[in-house]
Amino acid sequence: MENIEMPGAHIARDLTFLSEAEADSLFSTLIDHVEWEQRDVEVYGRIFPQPRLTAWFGQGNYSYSGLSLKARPMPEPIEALRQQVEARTGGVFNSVLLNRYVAGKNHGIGFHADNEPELGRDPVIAMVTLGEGRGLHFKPKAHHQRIMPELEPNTQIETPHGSLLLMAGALQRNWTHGLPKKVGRKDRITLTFRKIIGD
Ligand SMILES: O=C(O)CCC(=O)C(=O)O
Repeated sequence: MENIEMPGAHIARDLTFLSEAEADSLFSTLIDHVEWEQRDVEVYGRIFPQPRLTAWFGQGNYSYSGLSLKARPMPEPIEALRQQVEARTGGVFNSVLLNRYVAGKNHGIGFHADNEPELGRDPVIAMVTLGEGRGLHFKPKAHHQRIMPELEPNTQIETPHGSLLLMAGALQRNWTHGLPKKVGRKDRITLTFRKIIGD
């Protein structure tokens, strides 16, 4: 894993985590076999469809943005990937949130921190990208920017097909991240492995 300099966070990346052939094959399997859903979320009292599709697998229940996701076992190819991710990162992951940004749709994810109580303090999240590579954007939270005024207000980290990005340390306390909405040319799938505590 290559460390990426990010003050007040720990970020590392492996650009060639999966071979081209492995990444292509997993991409098609997930497109064809996962039950993708477009869920509604409540933002400031109004209901919106999320601008992406999602799926959730894992041992624990998970809640975010007013959604409650029930535990479901990981299908075999995702379980195999989970083990590969654990071996590469030394982390422990029992759940995964899949995001799919569909080609031709204005899909993305707003700036947020993955700081739900189920993830504990300073969660370790490992994200595998398949399909369209996009820059994941990071913005320092106001308190962090105040302490370190020299920080870039918006940093991008490229996440190409087959790459693995590890997000850890105090990242979720000091930074937000998001994927600005864009009409993609190809589908993009990200598998974000997490560890749900308790339950
Ligand atoms: O899909 C991406 O590139 C970002 C995903 C993300 O931010 C998340 O699942 O928290």
